[in-house]
Amino acid sequence: MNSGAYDSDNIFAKILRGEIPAQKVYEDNSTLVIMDVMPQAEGHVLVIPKAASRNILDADPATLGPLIAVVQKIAIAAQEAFDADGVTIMQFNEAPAGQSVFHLHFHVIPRREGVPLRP
Ligand code: DGP
Repeated sequence: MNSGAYDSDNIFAKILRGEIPAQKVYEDNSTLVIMDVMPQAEGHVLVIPKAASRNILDADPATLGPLIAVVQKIAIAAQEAFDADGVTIMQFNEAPAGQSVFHLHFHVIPRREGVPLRP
């Protein structure tokens, strides 16, 4: 199945445009990091490129280098801030794979020993 076109009405595009609020934890020229409104564990954040792409399948490769560098930076900071035992990084592409917001993003989730993710 081919992925659909980018739809600029998605919720992260609205957050990036400042049309709806979000709890921002980091921002630079190319990337925004916000708290997830449905956290699967304490400290669950979303790393979102400002450049428009539906998911990683249609992303400009030039977007991905700076983006993954921020993912790493946030994962290290989250591990320290939440005294975590590890960090889960997740990224979904298209609805059958679990994507529900169609603007590229990475989940960064601090993990504690013996604590499963909330569904
Ligand atoms: P997914 O597309 O399945 O990778 O997950 C999208 C995530 O976005 C999900 O964990 C919930 C979160 N989310 C959905 N709507 C909003 C919103 O309006 N604000 C924030 N901060 N997060 C949202």
